[in-house]
Amino acid sequence: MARRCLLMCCVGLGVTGLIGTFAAAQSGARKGEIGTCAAYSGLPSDDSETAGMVFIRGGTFVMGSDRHRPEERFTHTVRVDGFWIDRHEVTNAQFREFVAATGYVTLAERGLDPATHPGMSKELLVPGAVVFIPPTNVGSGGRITQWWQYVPGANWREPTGRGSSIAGKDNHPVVHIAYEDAVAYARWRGRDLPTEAQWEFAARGGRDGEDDWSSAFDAEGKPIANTWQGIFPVYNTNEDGYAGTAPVGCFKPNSYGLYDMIGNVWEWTTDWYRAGHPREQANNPSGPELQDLALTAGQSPSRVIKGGSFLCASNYCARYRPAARQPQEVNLGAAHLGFRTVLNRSEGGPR
Ligand SMILES: [Ca+2]
Ligand SMILES: [Ca+2]
Repeated sequence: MARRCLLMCCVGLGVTGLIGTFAAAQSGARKGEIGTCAAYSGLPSDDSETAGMVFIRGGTFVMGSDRHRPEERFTHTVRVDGFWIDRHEVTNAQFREFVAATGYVTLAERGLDPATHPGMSKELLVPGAVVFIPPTNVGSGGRITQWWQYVPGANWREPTGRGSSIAGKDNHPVVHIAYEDAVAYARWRGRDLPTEAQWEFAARGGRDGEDDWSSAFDAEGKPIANTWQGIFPVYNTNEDGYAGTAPVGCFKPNSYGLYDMIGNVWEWTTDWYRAGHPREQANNPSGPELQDLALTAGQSPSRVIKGGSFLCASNYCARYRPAARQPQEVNLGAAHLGFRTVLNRSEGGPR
């Protein structure tokens, strides 16, 4: 399978890409629209205020998980009002539209301000981003830990460093986006980023109680999302067809019609990260206040990211579940992190 994928990936259309294209043909999606995988342009086909979005009816669900990792506890009942959410992760083509219209420069291109980051080493103040580089050396005790490297010059347009490019990747999710970059894009569209509760509710697709890997693998264990199959970080069988990001919409959507909520790239939410959830039921929760986080001196606060990525494997990460969560420093984008937007309004108009 690995050899077959290697060949197919070289021509830019993996096994799942073929499946996605076939599925799109079956579902009636036209060439160039979301759901056609490699044929998708990366841009929704209309210009309306809710272009590329799905309305999620409000409802009540059990948020979190008591079965997996401590930071997902406690399960608690949450009510969310209806909202619109992007059907897919924001693509390079969409982000390019934003930059062309506004001249916006991302944090990875600007670099951190030494005045506001006095403790930061000089190397990390140079504009750049964190890139996954498969390790070639095994460290002491057989441990392999160094697979992230800060690469000067890496940013959304040059995702693996100077001279790299996103040519031919208009329909891939944009990466190396710091939290403030994602917010700037959302505001430009007149939208917001999702709260963790909105994101998790949408990711469950109405399957309240889903607390397993069924959004990442089917009943036979075949991948149905872009994750990492094999042994992370040294051996990726590419059974799903993609070693890195995939074009959005190559995998079957969830029952709300949302693509890649699980896998492909992690996604920003607006909640500040604190391990664990309160036990109390909540209406439209938005996470803890910043002053309630237990930060040490010089530590950057983190927001919650959700869904896992193409780097999540069963031996590492494995957070390809709706309840799974991870902290991400707000001023650091990465090669496996993107976002999608929400519009907080009722189905028919403002509320
Ligand atoms: Ca993959
Ligand atoms: Ca995702």
